[in-house]
Amino acid sequence: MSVLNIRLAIRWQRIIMEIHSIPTTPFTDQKPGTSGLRKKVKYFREQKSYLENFVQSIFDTIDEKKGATLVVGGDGRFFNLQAIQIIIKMAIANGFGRLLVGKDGILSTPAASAVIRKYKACGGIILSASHNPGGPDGDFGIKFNTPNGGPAPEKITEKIFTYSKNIFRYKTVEINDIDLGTIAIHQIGNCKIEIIDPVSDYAELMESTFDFDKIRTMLQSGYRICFDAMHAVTGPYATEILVNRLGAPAESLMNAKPLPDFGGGHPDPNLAHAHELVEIMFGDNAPDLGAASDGDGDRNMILGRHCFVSPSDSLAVLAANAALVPGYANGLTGVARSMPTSQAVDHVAKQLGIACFETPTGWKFFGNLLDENLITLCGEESFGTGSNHVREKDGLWAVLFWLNLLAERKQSVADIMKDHWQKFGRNYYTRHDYEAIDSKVAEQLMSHLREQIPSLQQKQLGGYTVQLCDDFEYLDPVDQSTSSNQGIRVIFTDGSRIVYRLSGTGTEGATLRVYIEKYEPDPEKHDLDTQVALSDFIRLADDIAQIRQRTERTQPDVIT
Ligand code: VG1
Ligand code: CO
Repeated sequence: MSVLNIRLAIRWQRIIMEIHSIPTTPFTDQKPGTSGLRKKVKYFREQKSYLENFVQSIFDTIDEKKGATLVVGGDGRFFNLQAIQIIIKMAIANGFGRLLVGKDGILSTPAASAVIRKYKACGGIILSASHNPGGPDGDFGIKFNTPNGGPAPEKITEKIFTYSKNIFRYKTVEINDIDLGTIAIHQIGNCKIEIIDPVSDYAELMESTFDFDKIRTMLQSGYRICFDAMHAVTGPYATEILVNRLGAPAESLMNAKPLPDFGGGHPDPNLAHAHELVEIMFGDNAPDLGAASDGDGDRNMILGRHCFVSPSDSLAVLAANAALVPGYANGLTGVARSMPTSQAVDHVAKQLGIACFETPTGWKFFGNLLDENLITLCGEESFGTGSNHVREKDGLWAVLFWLNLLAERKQSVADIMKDHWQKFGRNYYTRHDYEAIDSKVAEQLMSHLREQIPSLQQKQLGGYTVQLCDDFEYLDPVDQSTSSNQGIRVIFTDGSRIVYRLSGTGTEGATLRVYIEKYEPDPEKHDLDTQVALSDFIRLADDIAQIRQRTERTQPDVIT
């Protein structure tokens, strides 16, 4: 080192040792929703200290941060890189000892969870609005994960919210921006900032869970897949795992380059938004397996040739076939699903003789069950499935799980579904979303539903009898905490259900979600179109809640 360099290094040290405490005033609307704080990008960019206030509120909830490890990464959306620089400076000022930051600011949500767990971090900050659109006019989001790698539970998000309402200063240091584009270690003051490969730890975990040899053999013997990364975070993960490690041809991937605006698309892997993939899978000469994942890589959609696998069914199939996968060969301790998810997995659990838990919407509610080993697999109707390998839902993991079981069973996706329904019966299932409706109208609709709870009990409706109507409340069996008002359930005597709830991830008005389910044991009736099979209940759902009348909408915006 030259004398000049030594002098510079010393100066560098002196500058960064100065921790600035910047005065700020609180915002009243930093309450995390179903999965972190989500707002329009503009909201974060144009309001001074909006991001800083929330980050400081997160840091203030972490007691043992001195010298501790913090993971930082995101889904590559617009504003990620600037936000990460702000967070790095604040983390140094707040005394963290080691920062693990994904190269180019990239870390999928499940990869961040894996990294937090592997390196025993005290938590992680994930910058993502997940399936919400990106770009300067799109959405931005930030969420905090705890040392178990999972989304912060309600008692912590409440604490963050409380701090955010009382904040008067945030801490930062004045340093140059860190080069996020190169894998390197930067020592600044007492903090080591490591720019890490966002893929390798995760890829290793996948390799230790699934039978890569068997999947590779299948992919090399002409089995064709098509994976749509939707220009979101899973591109580099899919390239490394599906192409480099498993030998799928590079053409098997679509939209594999992460873009800050997701190429103008809506990175939500469902029939409406992943239509490019859907057309391929329902077209001539379709591949054997199609899959897509969302903005931050925790969701998945599975398609066979001319066949769509509903996410609730996917969870049930994974549970029923888990013993075929090396990582789950010893069986499952139990399973869990969010309340609105169909009861398909319940039938599997019953047959396996294992427990099945029903939790509120949002992955944070699975954390305790996974930590206590009460469950091994869990999932949500919203294209999310996962297991105890991390504490988040995991898109590519689900695709690999399917590939592993397809390699073992050597049947088409459609035949696997047919067999499954034959054995367990079919839960016809749909979700109707009414997006960006007036918040007041949405609240009134929900209050009207709540008022009807007593009068709906045992009521006859269009030839069906209501067995139970309530506003779902969850008692966590591990920490005994309760979460109320988690959705209105109308359950009929034949097991059919209509569920209503308002989304906690939207950034515009309110989104009403209506979930409809009906059980059909008779294999002769397993080939109906879902909307036709559920038409009675779709009508009833509208009658009970007066959806059309109140929202002035004639049909849902998205049907899945
Ligand atoms: C939605 C889904 C929920 C999921 C959440 C986060 O929440 O319904 O099942 O856990 O998104 O997923 P809501 O409150 O809008 O219904 V993600 O991939 O956006 O992190
Ligand atoms: Co997501």
